Amino acid sequence: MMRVYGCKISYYTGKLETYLRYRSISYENLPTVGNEHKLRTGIGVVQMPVVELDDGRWLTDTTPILAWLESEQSAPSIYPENPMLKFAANLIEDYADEWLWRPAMHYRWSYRADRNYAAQALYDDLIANNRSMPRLIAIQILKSRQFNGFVRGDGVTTKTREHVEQTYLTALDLLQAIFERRRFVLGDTPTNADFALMGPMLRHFGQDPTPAEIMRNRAPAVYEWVARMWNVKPDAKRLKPITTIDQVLANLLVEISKTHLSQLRQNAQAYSKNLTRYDQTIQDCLYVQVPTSRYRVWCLEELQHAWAALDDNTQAKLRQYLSPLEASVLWDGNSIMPSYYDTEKTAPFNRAINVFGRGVPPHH
Ligand SMILES: N[C@@H](CCC(=O)N[C@@H](CS)C(=O)NCC(=O)O)C(=O)O
Repeated sequence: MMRVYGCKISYYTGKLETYLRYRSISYENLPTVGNEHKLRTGIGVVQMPVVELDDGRWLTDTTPILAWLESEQSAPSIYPENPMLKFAANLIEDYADEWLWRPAMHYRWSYRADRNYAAQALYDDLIANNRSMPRLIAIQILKSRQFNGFVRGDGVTTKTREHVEQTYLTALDLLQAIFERRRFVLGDTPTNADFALMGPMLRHFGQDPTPAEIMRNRAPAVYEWVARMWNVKPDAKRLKPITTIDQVLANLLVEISKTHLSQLRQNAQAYSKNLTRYDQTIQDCLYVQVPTSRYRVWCLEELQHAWAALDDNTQAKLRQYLSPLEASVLWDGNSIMPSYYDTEKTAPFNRAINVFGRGVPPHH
């Protein structure tokens, strides 16, 4: 029995829970609030999720958590065997983790119905039994912390709002086209690309009233896939992955290059210049003074290492499917200062850091 500290509407906790259900690993949900001291001592950060094992070990960050749990399995892996598809799956995982986060927070905290629902859910889950604070005040604090930190503090303004929403709509359209052809992103069995996409798609876009309504109307195959993922178990009869990158997958990889890989490069350049905030331009949309993330420099390093491990032939094939201008950061990232994060390579058991500041992006 593992203990999962998080909450029931959390992005990354949803990703982890989907995986734990798939592997029939039993777990207990516990709140982060009230357990902050334990979490900081155990793993170094308060974030969702943090996992505590029965033997006293602590883990965090869903990408290395899933990788470690898979390494303990004898069953067929969630990582594709084909090196080209394996890299594509890792890239989709990082896009789901680190790019779709901004629209997910925007829809949740910018729209009234969504923020009322989310603040009430966070209050019930985290605060009601752990803090003696009047309900209305706690709810007001939650709304302004999340909106000022993760929406306004992450560059979402009247000028960028349309692009933020377009990024969600584009993800829906690209995934709809994939799920009209097959059950999962890379074939008829789920991979880490599917588990990661459940982060934004399950507890945010599929559940918050405004983006859920959009998903049902615009991308019903994505809505169906969310439920399918929640219910999927390993099935030895269904193990046929796709063997090459087809047009619908290539379209997704181009979008990822132009959004997430561009973001990773600009973030790493800002980090190299010691900036805590920087202006980010994605698809001609200017995001003014977004927070720099050391954690995301490490995400880029992980992708660069995975790229470097591919043979020449696979790299050449993959390049055809990525947008070269932005994707070149994968093979040409020399001017970037190292993150020096997890240098001992013990993630998910390492001393962790938050994605931003001490949890929320620092004040302007
Ligand atoms: N990279 C981590 C990220 C975990 C994370 O950033 N969780 C967010 C929200 S679900 C969080 O706890 N943020 C800190 C806060 O809100 O104080 C993962 O993959 O699990």
